[in-house]
Amino acid sequence: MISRIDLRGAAFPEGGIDRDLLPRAELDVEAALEKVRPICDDVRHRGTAALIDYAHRFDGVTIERVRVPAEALASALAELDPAVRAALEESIRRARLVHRDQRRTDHTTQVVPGGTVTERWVPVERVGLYVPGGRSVYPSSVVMNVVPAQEAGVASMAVASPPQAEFGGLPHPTILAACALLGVDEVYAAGGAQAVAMFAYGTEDCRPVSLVTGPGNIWVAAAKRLLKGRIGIDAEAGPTEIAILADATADPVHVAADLISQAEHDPLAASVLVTDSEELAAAVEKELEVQVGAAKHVADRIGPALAGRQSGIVLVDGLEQGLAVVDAYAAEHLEIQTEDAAAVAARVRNAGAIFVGAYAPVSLGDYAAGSNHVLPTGGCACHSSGLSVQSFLRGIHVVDYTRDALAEIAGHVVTLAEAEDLPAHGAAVKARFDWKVPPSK
Ligand code: HSO
Ligand code: ZN
Repeated sequence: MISRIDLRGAAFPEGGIDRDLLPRAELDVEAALEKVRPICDDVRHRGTAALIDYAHRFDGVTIERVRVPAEALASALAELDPAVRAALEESIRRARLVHRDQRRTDHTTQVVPGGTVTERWVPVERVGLYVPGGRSVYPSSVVMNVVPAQEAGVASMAVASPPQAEFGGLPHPTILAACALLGVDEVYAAGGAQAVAMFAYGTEDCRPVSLVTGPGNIWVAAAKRLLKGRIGIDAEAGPTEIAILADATADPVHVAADLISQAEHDPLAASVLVTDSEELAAAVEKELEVQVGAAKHVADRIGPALAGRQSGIVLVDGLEQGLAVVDAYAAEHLEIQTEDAAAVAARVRNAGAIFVGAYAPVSLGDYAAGSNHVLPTGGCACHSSGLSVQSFLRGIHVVDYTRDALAEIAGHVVTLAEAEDLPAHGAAVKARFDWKVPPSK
């Protein structure tokens, strides 16, 4: 069911191991770009009418309006299962605790007497949050997008999620209920590339936004890539990934359950176990058979995800090699199930989020650890972070110099301007000192 990759005895070069040796799903976002371009152009020119046409074509539903009426949000919340409401409320409470602590404070550096640079953190004014609604419906993703935006102080936010035929062309009611619970009243029944275009260009109903965040399918990823620049985006989200670094002390029942948990998302989801224990590998293989036999979503997701070439059990010689493998892989989620897990976790350089020890499964982080579950996939964890308050802030440098402070550095500025053959830059300084600039020390 799951393949093995045996790296025991392989050379592990200084600079890290070759990523191509490791399993990974390939998502050809480039190829999707040409398909989404005309859709985005159409939304740009025809606005809501185009969104209504695409709802018909891609979501198989006839809708008359894209903006979700306030009454629909209120009734979704009123009808929400009380147990789901309680769980979402606790998830929101924990996420708020963590994200509130992420807020940065403005900082002023006195460079010289009379010369300061302040970094002022300012929230993006308006953001668009995308919540998928195809194969699965994730109210938890509403929480993970909205909470950091709110904690950052974003003044205006809109949520888009695909219209569902089953619910009269509205997004799924639990998505609407989660929005209502969080106080978000601007929600659109729009999915895929067309939703991203709506946010980027604006329509009769929806004012354009400056930043679009949230996971989505390949069409959403392609539209984000296409429209990046006009809008800011978070890291592109591909199929979900779990890597587990485990030794002989790990419980194969936990390891198998966690591998299956993320395989449940998508046939392209990646579940990777990295271990130096042949015994653990064999026990996990056995346990996978047992647990998959009892699981839901096997034929369409778990089965193909575990059997796909993006998943596998990677055998290594020891912990050092295991760390090299997980760093090269740069998983969206990385669990450490080894002896002294916290110390091992502290050595990891690349991961979207790290889950330490036997009692921090990825599912906890998906719903209610307080951490964010919108995380970089596809190896992007080596250069990007997951969603946080920081994703919704910009640092503005405020430069404040007195005449004396400028005089002190003017000579160096003029010298550098001349070295770059940009004399007008130097002149802008000289003009302030009757065109005579004292040499800087
Ligand atoms: N594991 C997914 C998030 C999620 N899981 C939502 C359940 N619901 C990507 O981090
Ligand atoms: Zn998940």
